[in-house]
Amino acid sequence: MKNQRGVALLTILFMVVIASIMAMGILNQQQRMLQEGSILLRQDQAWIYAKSGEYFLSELLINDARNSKNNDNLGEQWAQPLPPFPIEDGMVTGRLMDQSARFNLNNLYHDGIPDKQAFEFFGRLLKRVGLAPELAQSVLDWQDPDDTVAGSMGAEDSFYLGQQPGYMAANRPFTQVEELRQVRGFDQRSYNLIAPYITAVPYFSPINVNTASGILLSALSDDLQPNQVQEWINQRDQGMQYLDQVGTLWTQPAFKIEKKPENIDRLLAIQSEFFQAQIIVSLSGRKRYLTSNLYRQGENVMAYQRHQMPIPALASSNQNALELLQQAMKQ
Ligand SMILES: [Ca+2]
Ligand SMILES: [Ca+2]
Repeated sequence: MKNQRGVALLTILFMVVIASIMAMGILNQQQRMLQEGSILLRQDQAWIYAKSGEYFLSELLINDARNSKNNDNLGEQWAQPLPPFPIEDGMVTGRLMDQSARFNLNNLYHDGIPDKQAFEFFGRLLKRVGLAPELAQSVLDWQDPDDTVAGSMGAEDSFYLGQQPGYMAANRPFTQVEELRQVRGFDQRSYNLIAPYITAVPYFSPINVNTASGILLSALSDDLQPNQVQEWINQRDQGMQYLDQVGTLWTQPAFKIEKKPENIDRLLAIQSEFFQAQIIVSLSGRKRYLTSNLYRQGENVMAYQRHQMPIPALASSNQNALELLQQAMKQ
């Protein structure tokens, strides 16, 4: 009898212990789910804030298209960085970088043919930053669809397959400038030298003379003096004196040369079509990044590429280009 009662009591005790262990398990699981849920919720929230930032910056561009479509310059509202916008437990900040202030690598080959003027311009730009102008050949080969090398510094599949490990030429337009590091003749050092002046956008994209840097514009001709061009850029940005037509550039003292390269004006513009929105969301002590590549056509703005990698400290287009060059050389 006593034994039986003892067994029954033990059984009950055992059941209680099992029940409470199970209950604890369920509770833990619930807590974990709640926790995971709040992380997801926070991520969702950060993403919504980031997209709101992109939307806001796109609105600035649409607004600019409505009010000042014939000219884009650094004095306009879209070019000013957003002051940090407070949100619950954090803030959103962002800016628009003008991609038309840079040389588009994909200008070298577009509409089914290589672009001679763009090719020569890029060669001069490479020279301005201290690199071999012949590197333009391997950059052209990387994106042209054929397998014919463009010169002694050109490179197609046979060159890349001989690397360790081997790979192949893209033979299509650059999707991002970082791709350049895979191209023959470019290592981290040479990439760093040219990176502040280049972009990779999907269409032929002329350089906006109202936002471009001194180094970039001094690549229009070997006869230009980079210091004088930079002086003109400084005056342009300080005095907010912007050009209403491309042709006016050649009447500026810094650009008066005996012979300007043939058909060079088609590489230039006074407006911008490509922008990059860079947005940082700080929420509950965590940072979330969004980079959106925007294409503006008329009064429409389209985000054609987005990524969420940390945003590198990109050189602003109106920073003294010579200073930037010196910094890059030191690296
Ligand atoms: Ca404008
Ligand atoms: Ca090719």
